[in-house]
Amino acid sequence: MEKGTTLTRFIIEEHRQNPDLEFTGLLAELTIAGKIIAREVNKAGLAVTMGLTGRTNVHGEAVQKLDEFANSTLIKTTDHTGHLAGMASEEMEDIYHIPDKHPRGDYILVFDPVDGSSNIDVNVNIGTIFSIYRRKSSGPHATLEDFLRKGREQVCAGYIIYGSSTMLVYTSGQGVHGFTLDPTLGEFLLSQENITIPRRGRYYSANEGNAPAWDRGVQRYLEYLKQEDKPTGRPYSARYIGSLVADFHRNLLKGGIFLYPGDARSPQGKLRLIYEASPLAFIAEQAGGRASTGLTPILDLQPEKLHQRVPLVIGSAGDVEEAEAFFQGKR
Ligand code: AFP
Repeated sequence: MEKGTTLTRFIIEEHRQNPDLEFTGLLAELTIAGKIIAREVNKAGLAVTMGLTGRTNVHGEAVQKLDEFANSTLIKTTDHTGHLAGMASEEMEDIYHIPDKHPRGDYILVFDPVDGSSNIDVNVNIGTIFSIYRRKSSGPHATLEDFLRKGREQVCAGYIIYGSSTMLVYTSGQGVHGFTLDPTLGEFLLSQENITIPRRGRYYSANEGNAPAWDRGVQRYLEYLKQEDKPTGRPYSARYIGSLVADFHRNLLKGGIFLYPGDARSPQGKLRLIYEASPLAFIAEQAGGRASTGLTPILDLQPEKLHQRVPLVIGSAGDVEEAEAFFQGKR
């Protein structure tokens, strides 16, 4: 489709070609949430939504005011659409049930309202990650089994990145498409259709402060990336923002690898399977990339808990395959 096409039109056309995508109204409402959160992010320095709430979330992390604002914005903009039977958020301990006053539908929504929240107060890119599944249960409310799903069952996943511009990137299983918010129009406009991630990149993103606690295979892989070897483009350059969405987005467009492995202190790493790893893995695979724990593809994992953590290696397929070989002791 032509560059500059509105996201609304793009979604309608996609629906026309694939009538199975019955959640287009939900997607449209998510874009509204993205615009509202973007507006708040852009004035975070003006203090209203900046700083801590004084509370901690289900993971024991300090809750930022913007976390709460984004969480309630996502709920408010989507709960009445009639598409949803329930929601789950990284910021809420339990499933959110759709209030009785609203109609319910066949889908569930999961999201990380503000990914990289420790970067809010210092004006560094942050994002919102979301994912949609068709529900399995048939009662009046969604149940836990609707949420504990393999990533392969996602019908849509995306993120909104609040950076030098605000962008929405999503897939509904028909390629990955990027839209940039035109602030003068208040519309997301198509800027990249069918994004494909280069098979090899030149960047690696990892928190090397954790290196002493990594497995030997992970340490050896990082040492390998830093060795000089012209034919394979090494040494790679380090780029680590500390907001998964931002690190992932750069690697999606330019190629590269992001790693947050488990280590001696946290064998499952830090990132959440349902809210972070699975949605981005769906996007990565749709763009021709790869995502795994180092051993198993992320999309094949069966979650056991809503807030489960998972080691994540994601990005250019060639780089992720090479990392897996090191992690598995094959190199
Ligand atoms: P915060 O939301 O607490 O800032 O965490 C961000 C995040 O979940 C993910 O976006 C980053 O990639 C990762 O954690 C950074 O973690 P480290 O600070 O341990 O490197």
